[in-house]
Amino acid sequence: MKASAPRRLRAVIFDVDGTLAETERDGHRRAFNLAFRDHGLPFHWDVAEYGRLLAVTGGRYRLAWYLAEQGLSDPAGAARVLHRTKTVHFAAWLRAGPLCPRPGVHELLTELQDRGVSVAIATTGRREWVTILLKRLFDDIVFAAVVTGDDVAELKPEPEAYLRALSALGIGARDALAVEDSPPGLAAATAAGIPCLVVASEYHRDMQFPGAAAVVPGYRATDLSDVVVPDILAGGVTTDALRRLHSTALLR
Ligand code: XBP
Ligand code: MG
Repeated sequence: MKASAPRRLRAVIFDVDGTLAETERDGHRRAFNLAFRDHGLPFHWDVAEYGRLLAVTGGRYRLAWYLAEQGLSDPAGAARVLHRTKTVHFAAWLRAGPLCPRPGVHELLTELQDRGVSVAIATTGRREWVTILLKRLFDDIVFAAVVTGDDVAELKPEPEAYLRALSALGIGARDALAVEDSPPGLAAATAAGIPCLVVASEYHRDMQFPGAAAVVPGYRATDLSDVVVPDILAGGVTTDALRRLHSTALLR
């Protein structure tokens, strides 16, 4: 019986927050706090509190959950108003703030593109700011598909964003690899049937990532020198490493 030909890695689908850039602590969290201030609310999310709230994906839902916890009468309605203000502040931070890609990720995107592997986006974040971030940080990268929180009915950990990315790319789950930073993101990729590399971000560094194809703290070989990683990744997260990770993950 002819063994089926190994599936080629045709696309790598990247998450945004925490994966392409560390945006949560000094970007999103600050924007939420500015929105509370602008609307005269006595709330302030410190670094630890925001880490707790990150378990709720989607900024508007995170607000609604927190406002309900605070006992507000119409948490969903208040969250809609606050989230609009927050998004304006976050977009302004993206345009003028100290934003930079996670070390090594721009080089990886460029190499993937040069080596004929499509790159795409699947994020919970709103399209209004995702567009600004991608243009500011990765204007030289052609993303074959960009799926945002505006394009789905169900946010991560539901798989819809990844399923829509696969459909837009015209490929199957086993032709792709996902790159994520958080447990909800890993869960979404896994539920879509896509093998997932976790490049854990600062808020999620000490968390468990069951089912991940591999978990690393960063993209560069120097980020991996004092941690135990699969031999495949010892030289850093490169196109060759992702191709080998993809083919071994499919054997599971
Ligand atoms: C992380 C999220 C987002 C951001 C806030 O998204 O959960 O909700 O925390 O952005 P990603 P919004 O999938 O990119 O990691 O306020 O626009 O939701
Ligand atoms: Mg993320």
